[in-house]
Amino acid sequence: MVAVHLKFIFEQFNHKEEFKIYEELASGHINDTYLVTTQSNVKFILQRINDGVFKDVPGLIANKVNVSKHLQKKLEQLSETELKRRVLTFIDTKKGDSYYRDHDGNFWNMMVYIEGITFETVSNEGIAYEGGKLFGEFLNLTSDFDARKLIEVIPDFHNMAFRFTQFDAALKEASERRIEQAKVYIELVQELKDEMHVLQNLKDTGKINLRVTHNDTKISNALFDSNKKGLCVIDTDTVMPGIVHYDFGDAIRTICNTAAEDEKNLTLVNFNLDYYKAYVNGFLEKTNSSLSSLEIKYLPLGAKTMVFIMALRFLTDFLNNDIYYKTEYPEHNLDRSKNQFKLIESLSAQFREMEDYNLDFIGS
Ligand code: GN1
Ligand code: MG
Repeated sequence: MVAVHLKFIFEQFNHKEEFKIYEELASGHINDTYLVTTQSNVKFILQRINDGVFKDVPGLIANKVNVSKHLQKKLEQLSETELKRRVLTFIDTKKGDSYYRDHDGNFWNMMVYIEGITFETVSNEGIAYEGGKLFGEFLNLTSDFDARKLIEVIPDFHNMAFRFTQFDAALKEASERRIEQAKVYIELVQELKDEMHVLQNLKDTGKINLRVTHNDTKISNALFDSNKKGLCVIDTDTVMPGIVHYDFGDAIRTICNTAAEDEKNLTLVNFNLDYYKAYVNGFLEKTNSSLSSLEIKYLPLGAKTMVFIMALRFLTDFLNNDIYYKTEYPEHNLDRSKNQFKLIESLSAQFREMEDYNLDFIGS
């Protein structure tokens, strides 16, 4: 990205600041995100939304702007400054639109930057507990949001049958070399297939309620303050109707992994049961009263299913020659997938304890 271009984009939005410098924040796999600092040291986030992945960008932006407005209303008792730390605030363009489309057709949106800390991995139970409270509270605060106002930004995003269809299609087209490299994992996918459809079936048969879910609750999407207290849920690009297990599971996937999701040394990748328990404590402290026994009972399977769906999606993208996720080297997606399969193995060895722990919350 050329600074001149970014400065120009920045100037299309409605603020009274002057551009000074920018840096790229590279942790996301899909969009391009930049931190802009102004002459008076005010900071903003400028984001180019990937319209290859997101087919209806204006719809996506409307989703997140509306969700933020809803959250702001729910928290209106807070001071203006505090509210800007607790909820993402989007800035309109000078023309009054919520996004700017540049001459190459790219979509840009802008937010107030929130000073805070994020974690790629967790190193103590306190963070897991705080993360649980934060994501639990997000579900609570959006529980009365009218889901009909939301578009499905990526249809079938967490639909297991759809992810298998994509995987099968990738397998048909993949190079022999990549199939050979991924052989063990392709077999594992088949072994886990039935179990990994259980939640989908419960959802499809209406046994588990649809609610507004975030759908990308990895721990790096939780912002903490300097005292390591949960502050704000960020990256609301994929807010859509879903089941509680998606958000619970994706958080566990990252919080309980003792290593980053692309760590190559698999001996470092293990499932931390203590962090699981801490997360459950925080999450259920906020959501317990609104969840059914069935929903609580299936949370551990939600965790396993979300790790699996990421293992499957990374593997599919590897077989597709890396067309979806940003990668840094040719085996990056395969390494991510191996990592997630190792996590499933470690999680499965402790699955009974996860279930027992959750049972204590049913009916409490
Ligand atoms: C992608 O781009 P990012 O990091 O926000 C992906 C999520 C995955 C995540 C894995 C739209 O999110 O589903 O869980 O990578 N988002 C999309 O790190 O596919
Ligand atoms: Mg995301």
